[in-house]
Amino acid sequence: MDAHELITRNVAEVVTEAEIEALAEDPEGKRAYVGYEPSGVLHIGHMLTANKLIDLQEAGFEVTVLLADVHAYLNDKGSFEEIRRTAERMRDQFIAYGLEESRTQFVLGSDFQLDDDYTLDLHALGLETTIARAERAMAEIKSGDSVKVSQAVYPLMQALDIPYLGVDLAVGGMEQRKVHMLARDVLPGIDREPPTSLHTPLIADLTTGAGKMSSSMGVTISMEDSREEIDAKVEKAYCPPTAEPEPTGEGIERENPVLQIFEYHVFPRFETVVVERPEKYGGDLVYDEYAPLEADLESGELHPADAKGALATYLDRLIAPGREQLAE
Ligand code: IYR
Repeated sequence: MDAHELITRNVAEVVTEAEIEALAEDPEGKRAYVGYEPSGVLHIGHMLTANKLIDLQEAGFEVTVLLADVHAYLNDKGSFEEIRRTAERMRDQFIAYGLEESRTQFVLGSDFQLDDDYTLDLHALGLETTIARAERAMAEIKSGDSVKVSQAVYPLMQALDIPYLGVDLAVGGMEQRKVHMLARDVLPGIDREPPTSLHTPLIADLTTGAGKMSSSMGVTISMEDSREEIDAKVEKAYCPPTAEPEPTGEGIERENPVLQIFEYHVFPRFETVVVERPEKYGGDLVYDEYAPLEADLESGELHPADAKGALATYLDRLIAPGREQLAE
């Protein structure tokens, strides 16, 4: 797979295509980053952007993982001491998950975000940005119902992280896109380059297929899950025999989370995927890419129950090293 394909496979959006093409021409030594509010244990949302970081490392990029302790604090996720402690645990989890240790730099937000220069630049960005714009940028990130002043400061700091970390590419889920757009608009006002960004898709809610999965609601898969828990969660997952299920009727689109997890989590990490079936049901099915699996589910050749069984097996393989690491 060439660099451009590794960078762009399974992404929902790149900003901009021309900038990504320029990066793909010579990715060696370029730096990409994702920031995470520390939550202690990795879940499937973290794993999706981590898959992209693994792709980028394969393409030649260096990677920075920002353990965004100050951001989590600003977003009302607990006491600063608590957040700092959980940040420490995440580092090893990312390595267990498959990030290449020698080419991954972990940075705590508080290591640079409390410096004088950063603070003064933050205030300069504050002068460039309306409250309404900051609030819009946080629509899919903020916790709680009302917007606190701290949550308006948050996206400005996220924008500023990009020049301070010296990265060439900002990576995040689609919920981060408005922060990256804000960064593109306001950073030139303080003589910094508008950043290039890339956004991964959000996966539908596991049990209903409606809405997007996040750790704070519904069922998620985490590195703490036992094999039995994974089996039970996947077994209950919404999986109609089609990639384009019916909407809920209240204007909410449904998607097939089982297929999405195969596409975004399993196929990028395994050369071949085997769906085991007894001989009397046609024997094993072997796939070396996603599309034929989707086609078989739609045609009825692959039964949802068999697809789920295979999904649980592969998810377990992805999670096992992190689970062992947590047990240490
Ligand atoms: N907003 C992210 C956390 C975060 C991301 C980046 I990229 C930063 O520079 C800082 C924080 C989240 O929602 O988890």
